[in-house]
Amino acid sequence: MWRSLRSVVATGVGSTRCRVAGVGGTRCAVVFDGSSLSVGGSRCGEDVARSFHLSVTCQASSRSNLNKPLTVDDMTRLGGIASFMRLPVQSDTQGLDACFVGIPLDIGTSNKSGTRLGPRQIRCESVLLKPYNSATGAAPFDCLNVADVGDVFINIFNLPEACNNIRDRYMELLSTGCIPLTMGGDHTITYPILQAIKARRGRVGLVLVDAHPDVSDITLGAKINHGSPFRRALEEDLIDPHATFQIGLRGSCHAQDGNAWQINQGFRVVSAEECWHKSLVPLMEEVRAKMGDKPVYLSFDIDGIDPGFCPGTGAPEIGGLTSIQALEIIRGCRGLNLVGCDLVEISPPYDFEGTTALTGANLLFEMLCALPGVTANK
Ligand SMILES: [Mn+2]
Repeated sequence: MWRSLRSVVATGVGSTRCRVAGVGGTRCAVVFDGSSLSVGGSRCGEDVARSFHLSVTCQASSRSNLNKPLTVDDMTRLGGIASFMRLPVQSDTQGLDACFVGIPLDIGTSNKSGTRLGPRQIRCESVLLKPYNSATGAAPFDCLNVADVGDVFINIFNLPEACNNIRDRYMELLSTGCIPLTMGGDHTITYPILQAIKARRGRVGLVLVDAHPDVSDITLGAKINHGSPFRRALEEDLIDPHATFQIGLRGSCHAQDGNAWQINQGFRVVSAEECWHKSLVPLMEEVRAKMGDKPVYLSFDIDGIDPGFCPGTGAPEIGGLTSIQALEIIRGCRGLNLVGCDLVEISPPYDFEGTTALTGANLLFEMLCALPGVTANK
């Protein structure tokens, strides 16, 4: 799947994944948007392309025969199979650049449950989405081949086994180079996803949006639950602590120095208070500068957003991010070498107006729009 950059010939708009010869075999995404080339998320000039002996030929303005979501002319909005955005459904990732995948798991939850119903509800609300991004001009379905690959089989009576189910399924999904966009599910799921990402793509930088740090050690004797995924991820060297941002943390905590542990590990903690009354565009400039070309995983816990916008979650905290700030964060991930994203902790039983799942569906679309290889005009 990974090709030597020296041998790549770009023959149209799109992206490919390469090893950069002479730079320690570094893996990166190469994106050609029709007029310029970017390597590992950084735009580069012809001189850089030449130094890699990369030949670029623009033949087509866009790829043909890519999957498209159903339009209202194909089928009235509330008709059709409720895949994400009513995209085609397939069982594997053959031929796909990105996929939507659900994990209906909530047995790692410590407070109110219900996130096992998240993937289905997000898909239902996603029928309202249209294929182009009016703010950024992103045209994901003109650039990437995308499908919904359904839900991960999990043993809902055994959390460690469910995590193994998730890790094994992601090893398959990632084997083709596809980028997974995951619908949770509680936050436990990010741990086995990161295990598979490490095996297939290497250690990642992490952008985490969350009300809680999720770095607990052991609770009720259990090392695996939705409060511990990033503790486990750090122990297993799945994430680079010096390229980990936790954004939106707030609320009461278990100790007076509640965030000391992860700060001591090297995490950059951005509390909700630091975000109040501000645009987060400058913060995302800092994130991009820190990440550079390295593979990055984006994990978005819906409880990072204020419960006034997103009440449908199991452990809400007041004083959170706005939905506008959520958009700034995700749009600010454009240019990163994103290798996977998730949107977790939506609990439909507490989502009385459906706005939480609707927000989640929109944020997943924004994640797709931020992926390497997606062209945008703004
Ligand atoms: Mn969380």
